[in-house]
Amino acid sequence: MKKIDVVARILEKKAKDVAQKEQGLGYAPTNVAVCKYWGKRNEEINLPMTSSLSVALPNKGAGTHITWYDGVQDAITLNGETVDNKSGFAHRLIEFLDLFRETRQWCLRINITMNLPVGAGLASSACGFASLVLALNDLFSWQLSLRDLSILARLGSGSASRSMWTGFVEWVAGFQEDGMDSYGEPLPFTWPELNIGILSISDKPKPISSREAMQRTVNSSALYANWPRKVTQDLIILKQAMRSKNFPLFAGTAESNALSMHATMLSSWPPICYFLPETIAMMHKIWELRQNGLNVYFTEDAGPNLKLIFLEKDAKSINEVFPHIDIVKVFEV
Ligand code: 2P0
Repeated sequence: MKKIDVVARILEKKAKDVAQKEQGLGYAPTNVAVCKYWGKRNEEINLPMTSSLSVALPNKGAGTHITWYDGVQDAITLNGETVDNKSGFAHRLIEFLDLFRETRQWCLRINITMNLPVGAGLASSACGFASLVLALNDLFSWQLSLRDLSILARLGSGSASRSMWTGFVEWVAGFQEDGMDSYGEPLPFTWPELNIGILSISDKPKPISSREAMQRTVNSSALYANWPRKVTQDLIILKQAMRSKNFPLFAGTAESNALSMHATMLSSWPPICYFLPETIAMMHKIWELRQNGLNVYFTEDAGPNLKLIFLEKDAKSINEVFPHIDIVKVFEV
């Protein structure tokens, strides 16, 4: 199954006899996984080995504005700056758009606004691809469901399948080879007191892309065989903790899940290490704070930055300890 075949299947469902518009708009929040996606069972169409679960950061994301462009290539800007079409970022976007071009050629002017550092493990590709798919749906008046749009976004970047919604979202792994059962699903839980604090340690591009790192982990880590079992257990516990609003159980499981993912990748060869010395120093600081009674936990993705998990009542104390932290209220409208 090729990406283009998945696109053809989804576009069969688009609304009929609707006119293309002059422009398309889309906004998608970034998401932070509390149960991580790490490893693919199909690299071509981004099918994951396991399900995963995230919370969206509603005010951190990507807005995409697209219009028809009378040129020979797409023209891309990111936060107002022209992006070189030879860059890896542009290459991924253009390759993705090629999936929708069919035989008739057209080009787009794509203006993306993102309030996140690109490539620093803050899921910029997730919100980027999700917002682009929403903008395409608007431009072409496809009127597809968010589930179908989630499948299309997944083809750009796996974690983008979870960026179609705010709140808690599970990306169900699915079983089918064509991936039509692998999409994001919003979960019916809210937790208004939940806060995520972004503790930026470095915004330099990561040493190895998550795509390559996942592949290396699956192929060489002796610990990878345990990962699906860990995810299955953690998903059950996380949902139970969300239902009963058991914060230490919820955030502790998220922290343990992230550390297990990093331990698994550390045991790859050549080793994959996204920690910087300061990342480790901050982890020790968080464990010390917890020992002293502050209910704070962390998660870490494919980069050195930490995302702290805590409740609103502790936001002031956290802010005092980490004055540069960027706090997001997950369920704030
Ligand atoms: C996640 N990450 O669940 C995990 C945890 C990073 C660490 O999803 O190859 O950019 O485009 O499917 O989605 C980052 O990987 O990878 C990611 P591709 P993606 O959030």
